[in-house]
Amino acid sequence: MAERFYVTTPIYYVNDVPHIGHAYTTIAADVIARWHRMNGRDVKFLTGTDEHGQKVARAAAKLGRTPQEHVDITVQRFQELWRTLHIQPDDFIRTTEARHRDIVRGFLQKLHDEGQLYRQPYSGWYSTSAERFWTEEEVAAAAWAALKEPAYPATEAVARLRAGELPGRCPDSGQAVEWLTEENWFFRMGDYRQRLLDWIVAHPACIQPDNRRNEVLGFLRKDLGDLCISRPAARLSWGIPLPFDEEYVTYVWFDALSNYVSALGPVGGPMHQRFWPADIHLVGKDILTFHTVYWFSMLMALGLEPPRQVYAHGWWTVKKEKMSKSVGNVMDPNKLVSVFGADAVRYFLLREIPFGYDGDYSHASAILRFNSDLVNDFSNLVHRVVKWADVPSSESAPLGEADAALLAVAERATATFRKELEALQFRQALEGLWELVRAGNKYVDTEAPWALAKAGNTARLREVLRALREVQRIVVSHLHCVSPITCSDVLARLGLSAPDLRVAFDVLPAAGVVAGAPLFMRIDAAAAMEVLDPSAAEPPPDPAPVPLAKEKPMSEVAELPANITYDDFAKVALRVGIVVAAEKHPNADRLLVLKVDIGEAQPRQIVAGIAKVYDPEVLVGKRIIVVANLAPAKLRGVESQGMLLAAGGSDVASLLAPIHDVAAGSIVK
Ligand code: ME8
Repeated sequence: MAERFYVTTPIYYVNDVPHIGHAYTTIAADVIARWHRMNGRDVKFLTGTDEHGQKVARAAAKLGRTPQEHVDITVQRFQELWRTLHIQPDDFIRTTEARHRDIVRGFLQKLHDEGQLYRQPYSGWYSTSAERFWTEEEVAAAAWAALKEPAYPATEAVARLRAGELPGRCPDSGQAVEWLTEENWFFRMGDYRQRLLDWIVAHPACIQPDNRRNEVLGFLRKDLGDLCISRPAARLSWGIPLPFDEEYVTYVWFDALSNYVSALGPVGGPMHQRFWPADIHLVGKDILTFHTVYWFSMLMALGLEPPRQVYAHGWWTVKKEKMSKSVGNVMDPNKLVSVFGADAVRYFLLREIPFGYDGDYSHASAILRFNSDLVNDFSNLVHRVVKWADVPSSESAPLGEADAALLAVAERATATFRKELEALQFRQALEGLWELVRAGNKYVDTEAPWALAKAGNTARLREVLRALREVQRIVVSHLHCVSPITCSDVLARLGLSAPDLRVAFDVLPAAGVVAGAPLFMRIDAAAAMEVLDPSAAEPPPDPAPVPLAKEKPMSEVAELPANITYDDFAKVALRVGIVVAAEKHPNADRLLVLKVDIGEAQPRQIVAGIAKVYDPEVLVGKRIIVVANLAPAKLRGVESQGMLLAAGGSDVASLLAPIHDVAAGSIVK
């Protein structure tokens, strides 16, 4: 039996309208599932919806539906979006299904029989809008925030809340909360504190990234209380009744977390044996504690092993704000698909920010990346090769120096892709693969098939075509898990029905290639903005085409001395800068004049030879790296007080930037 791989996403609240945040987790899970399937593993990819709770019941009542009718309708928003985005789960679980309910009730009964549950009165601040209790500190902080007073004296606020002088508020909705006392059922989670700590320390991969594991360990070093797992059915009717006390239903988290196991059928059954423990639970950082502290201790209590890994990724914001209906900034993936296509949306979301970090979505960056990576680099490479469809390639692999160098890039790029993808570092994986895309384009430039054809050098033309077609095959075979439809199209043009991951230049037959239309067409920023954000006053500038990366001539590297000391290096003061203004140089086409904030009283003026690569408008707001202690110099009459770091040597290909948003002036070393 092939090695098995079980990956899950959170089950999303069925009442919500899915946005790019939900799409992000689910696309990531789909990509990793496709990759493992392609590599011959026995994969199970699970997603689904969380369908109980008073909010659902209330929304249904408002629309004159039963809760079940309501969720049967709203669940389709998720199912349809996943189809639109070419997401192919092996199973979609809904918490209102009998297969889930039966297993949850079995778990509850088992814990009850073993004395791991107890009933006792509980008092606390309850918010009807959020359907939950909040701590005194949380309610006091929210109440104080509503007063709009600058300072927050925590102790005083809590004292005034207790004395009834400060009306408590819900941190989520801002609405009034009430002091409620009711009996509830509790799970003895506190008993598992030490076992949880020991498990996490002994299995460092079980919570990733590392900083998230440290967060959880920090949380566990404090006292761990028991977990309230019920709500009175009189107040929360839409839930799974406790099998041993029908006056109560299970509270959302006990219900929801169990889905990862219930979707495998009975514990001990064939699916359970095959797939549990899960390899990866992919979640957003918002629900990390639930997926580690709550879930791991529930599993331990049930005698089941915790998942091998919970990976908490970062948070997408829009204009630096949390997406919310009231702010009106919820980014609908369907709209993005209507402009960019599903394959490009999948690519963009994974390529744009490092997995694990937060990121801000902007249409301008999506358009820029589409035009540079997908049109200029990828589609261009494919197009430059398929237009020779009529010419058969050589029978065997070419062996010249340029061909061997290209094959070496293919080996490096695909090894990086594999390693980074399997570590969920999607951005780095794609960056690695793009090294091959760019090298392929460069090979077209230097080997110049059109010149070979003109000179009648058919033998070499055929060799060049073999290398290029194989590069195309290698790129689309790897990229297939990210952008499946486009890559299947290219594979079909090469005469293949499925990805072939072999890195060699003698896999394809010599003939049988079919031409076709370009894969991606350049998007006009103004036209795209009319669809994406019709209310925006000013469309963003149409980004400049990013030229193909040119590699530095070897002579530029060879001239540098080897083995410099750290002291030599330390003389250079490198700082993170944020471009606050940029314009063309008055007397030189090649130069731009930038104002860059490097954390000093005034922005620095820096003149840089990057006008051929960047339109000035595109740079404003971008973070770059500045040499801050270079002696000032005049460039064509304009003073430059520093220098920018760029890749590409004398032919600038790209400015260098930190991979996440650090403050202006941060030291680089
Ligand atoms: O929490 N950026 O469901 P949910 C990135 N039902 N990811 C985001 C995001 C954003 N702005 N917004 C949402 C629930 N997500 C529970 C889960 S699981 C047993 C129960 C993604 O609909 C991210 O994966 O609020 C986050 O953890 C999840 O959606 C929350 O989805």
